Amino acid sequence: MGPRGAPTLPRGPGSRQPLLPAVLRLWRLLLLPLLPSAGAGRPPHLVFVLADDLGWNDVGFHGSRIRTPRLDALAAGGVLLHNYYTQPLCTPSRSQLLTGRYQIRTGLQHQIIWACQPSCVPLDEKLLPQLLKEAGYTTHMVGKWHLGMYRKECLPTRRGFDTYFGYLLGSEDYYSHERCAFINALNVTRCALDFRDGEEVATGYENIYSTNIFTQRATDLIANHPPEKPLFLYLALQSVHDPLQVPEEYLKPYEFIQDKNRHHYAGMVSLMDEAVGNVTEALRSRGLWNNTVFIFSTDNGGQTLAGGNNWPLRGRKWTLWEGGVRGVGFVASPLLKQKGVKSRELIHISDWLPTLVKLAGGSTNGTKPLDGFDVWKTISEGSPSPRTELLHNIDPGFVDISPCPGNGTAPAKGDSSLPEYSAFNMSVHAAIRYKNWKLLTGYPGCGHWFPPPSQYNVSEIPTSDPPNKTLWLFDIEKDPEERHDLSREYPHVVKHLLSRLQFYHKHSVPVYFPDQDPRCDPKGTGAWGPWM
Ligand SMILES: *[C@@H]1O[C@H](CO)[C@@H](O)[C@H](O)[C@H]1NC(C)=O
Ligand SMILES: *[C@@H]1O[C@H](CO)[C@@H](O)[C@H](O)[C@H]1NC(C)=O
Ligand SMILES: *[C@@H]1O[C@H](CO)[C@@H](O)[C@H](O)[C@H]1NC(C)=O
Ligand SMILES: *[C@@H]1O[C@H](CO)[C@@H](O)[C@H](O)[C@H]1NC(C)=O
Ligand SMILES: *[C@@H]1O[C@H](CO)[C@@H](O)[C@H](O)[C@H]1NC(C)=O
Ligand SMILES: *[C@@H]1O[C@H](CO)[C@@H](O)[C@H](O)[C@H]1NC(C)=O
Ligand SMILES: *[C@@H]1O[C@H](CO)[C@@H](O)[C@H](O)[C@H]1NC(C)=O
Ligand SMILES: CC(=O)N[C@H]1CO[C@H](CO)[C@@H](O)[C@@H]1O
Repeated sequence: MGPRGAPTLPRGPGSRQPLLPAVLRLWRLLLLPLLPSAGAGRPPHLVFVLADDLGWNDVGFHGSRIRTPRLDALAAGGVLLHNYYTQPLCTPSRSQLLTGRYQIRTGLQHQIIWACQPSCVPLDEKLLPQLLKEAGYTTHMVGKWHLGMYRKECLPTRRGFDTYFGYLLGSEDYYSHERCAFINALNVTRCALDFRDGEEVATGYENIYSTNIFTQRATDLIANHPPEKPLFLYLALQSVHDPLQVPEEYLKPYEFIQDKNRHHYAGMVSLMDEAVGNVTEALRSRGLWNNTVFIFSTDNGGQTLAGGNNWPLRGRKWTLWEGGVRGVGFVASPLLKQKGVKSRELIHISDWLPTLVKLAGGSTNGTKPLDGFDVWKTISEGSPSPRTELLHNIDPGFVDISPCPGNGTAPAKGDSSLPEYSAFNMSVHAAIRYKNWKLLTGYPGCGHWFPPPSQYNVSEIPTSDPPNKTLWLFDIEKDPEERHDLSREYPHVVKHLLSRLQFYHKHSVPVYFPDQDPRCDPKGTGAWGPWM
């Protein structure tokens, strides 16, 4: 049960080695401190904080007018991930974080897992917490799960977490912790509690803001953690998803923001910044920080309809434009070899599983073939990323469910004036990245640029793309705002990327998006939870 045995190099006061050759002593002196876990000698504590719907332009360190002093300081002392990608939505991002695999492998290509869908991350997927547990870690999860819960086998406590405390779904009220959902088979909207401690319904937390509750639980877990045992803490905050709720006092510093949504959102970001400060402070006071790798990430881009902003990036949450997928993220740790740097290497949310398992001294044996890469040397030492390609997604049934001014929900029609490049159906919603190149097909989602409210007098800068356009190629390094389509200038790149999309498409499992099951109805129990 204890930490895995460290390599038994002779050391300690009792072990004098008069015969140790000088050269070997020199080797130990010079090289040992360079080894990954040297100094600490134990697997590092791993703390992963996932923010919900935090946009590119919503943190101080990206130049936002929203102030995030604690996040800024952590990022400044660590490695800022400048070319870091998530998925454009909640369930998909979380599934890739915990499986290390693309959605095309798990059937989760389409939307999210809605409250009444009998679906969860396939039970034959081995998740990150299971792998870390096998490596000797204590594994805790606090916050939003959203990876399915229709039966008990899907719950976090059955999938590798020793303890769990939080929301099984998303979009709860921050104070009542209720989630309302329309059950179409019953033609009713049901509001019920969505809060669990372990597998039991958690009551008695009404009228306390969720982020304060989650932060308190996280800091309690840290305060009670035996330092000699490696810790994995996954803190998936509700902040800063809508509804736009925050205590009054957090609104005061932002009176200058006239847009009501943005004003509330800014306060919510500040509260989240404070929460992260409390967690890192708890790690320091418990003496864990020296041997902790701390990761902060968003789950997807900001939702401009609910206060978030990704300016100057194009699009927003739910889209395959950079505003949907380019993520806020950084790593802070005394164990980093380079600190205070901005990494421009390509990193994806599916990379955390192999990276963290390797840091833990564990093994990915038992997982299905991974799409993620171990990127620790890229982050810690600045070496080139092993990742050169990134499949953003392929979803043949995509629909944009949020209003997009001017244009939006119409399924894309193929432009017949384009040459036939490959077998890949260019009407399908898909995107792929190869080095600096990004190719999008079909309707990628709302393609406007959304300037930060109150700083501009327009709410969006509309795209001039014709509604029937279904192919784009961008040089993301030179054109991160996706303004200059190069698909006609670089047909050989287009051809290559379409053939890669076709390759992935051929190796996809079918989309799994089952109908609602009316047995989900929480009327009897008063709480959302497993019904099968
Ligand atoms: C659903 O309920 C509403 C009122 O609650 C009613 O107007 C409507 O006809 C119902 N729809 C169906 C399909 O039963
Ligand atoms: C952070 O800790 C302080 C001091 O314990 C507490 O007052 C505050 O509510 C905490 N903030 C959050 C967001 O949990
Ligand atoms: C953490 O590391 C610093 C600098 O290496 C050292 O001064 C301090 O004593 C360490 N703290 C603990 C609790 O190990
Ligand atoms: C992987 O797991 C299999 C079966 O569980 C085992 O036989 C094998 O030795 C393991 N390999 C490694 C490298 O741990
Ligand atoms: C191409 O994809 C679109 C959108 O998914 C679909 O409607 C259409 O039937 C597909 N065409 C072919 C030839 O498969
Ligand atoms: C798409 O639109 C362009 C210009 O608006 C037009 O020339 C072209 O014929 C259209 N293609 C299809 C398939 O409708
Ligand atoms: C928005 O501001 C710009 C620059 O200040 C100005 O030129 C433009 O006329 C304004 N537009 C509207 C609709 O007020
Ligand atoms: C779904 C949608 O809003 N489609 C619109 C896209 O833009 C064209 C031209 O402005 C409209 O005619 C469509 O209705």
